[in-house]
Amino acid sequence: MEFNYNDRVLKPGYTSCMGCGEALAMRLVLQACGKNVIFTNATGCSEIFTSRYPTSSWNAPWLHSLFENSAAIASGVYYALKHKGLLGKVSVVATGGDGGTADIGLQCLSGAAERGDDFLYVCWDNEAYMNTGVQRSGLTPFNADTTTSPAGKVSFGNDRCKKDMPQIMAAHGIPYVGIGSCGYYRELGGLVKRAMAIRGPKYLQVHSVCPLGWKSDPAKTIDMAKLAFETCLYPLYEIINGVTKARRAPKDGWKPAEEYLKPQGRFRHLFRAAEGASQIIRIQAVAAANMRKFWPEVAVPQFALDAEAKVAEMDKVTA
Ligand SMILES: Cc1ncc(C[n+]2csc(CCOP(=O)(O)OP(=O)(O)O)c2C)c(N)n1
Ligand code: SF4
Ligand SMILES: [Mg+2]
Repeated sequence: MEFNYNDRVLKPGYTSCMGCGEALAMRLVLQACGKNVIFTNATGCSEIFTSRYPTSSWNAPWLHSLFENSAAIASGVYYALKHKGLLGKVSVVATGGDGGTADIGLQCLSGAAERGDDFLYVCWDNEAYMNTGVQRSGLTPFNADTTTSPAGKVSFGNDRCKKDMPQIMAAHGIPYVGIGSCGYYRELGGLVKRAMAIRGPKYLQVHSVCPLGWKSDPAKTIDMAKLAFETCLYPLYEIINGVTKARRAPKDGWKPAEEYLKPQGRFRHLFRAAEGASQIIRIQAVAAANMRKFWPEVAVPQFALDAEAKVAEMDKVTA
């Protein structure tokens, strides 16, 4: 039987890097959005690798916005559909990278959420500005080495914790917030379908491994994404009408943060310098807090409790 490529929202031929988690996530998320959807797409890898002039992989109405205004364009399309009486017949899905979403595009997105504009916003979270050469974003994790937060003699890399975008979006009181991962690609369709069934503003953030920026093995993209969840450094959950439901915890228990950090070049410096060990403990303590917050019924493992105790000791204010 021949597969009809015209059924795909994203046709083959896009030019992402080998092992790109963003491309995998995009293909599945866009497909799950269903028919009669108008997409808006902020500048970033997702736009660049799908629309190399003079070709395009998009097999659906697609508007390329600026870096900062994918949500504003989606709002405009939503109001145009409303004016033409097409709401309910045509849907709107806005997309953008973590930089375009959590940094420069946050105001447009926040405004749309506040107004109650009816569209799904999807953030491809590869944790830096990858398209322009791996600069730090508000969603870059603590201690990651990027070109604008370089690890070296005076720094362990990014000295800020990842901005909690899902909770920021939830604070707008919107009816749907979801966090997915390219590692659990079979679950992405379900997240999208649950979101699309709800009217109003929806936010979905998808953890998208970037082998280029993370300096990880392109053949291990799925493993890396799974480890992010299994170490609880990237909690996966949904908030539907204010009710938080976490993905089931790993059946063999949470894994130590090191298992996720070690295979990635962006954290390599933590394993080289002796002082790096104390930084890994801090990262482990972040994971411990996530475990307690989203899986209160699951016992926090001893290695995570130990890390929390050591951080408390390190940060003790001495008179
Ligand atoms: C106002 C403005 N500033 C900077 C840029 C350059 N620029 C284009 S894409 C990009 C980074 C995109 O990062 P992200 O949104 O995380 O997407 P990714 O490429 O990582 O998927 C930057 C800085 C721009 N296009 N417009
Ligand atoms: S730089 Fe990263 S996100 Fe961009 S196409 Fe390559 S692997 Fe994908
Ligand atoms: Mg990015």
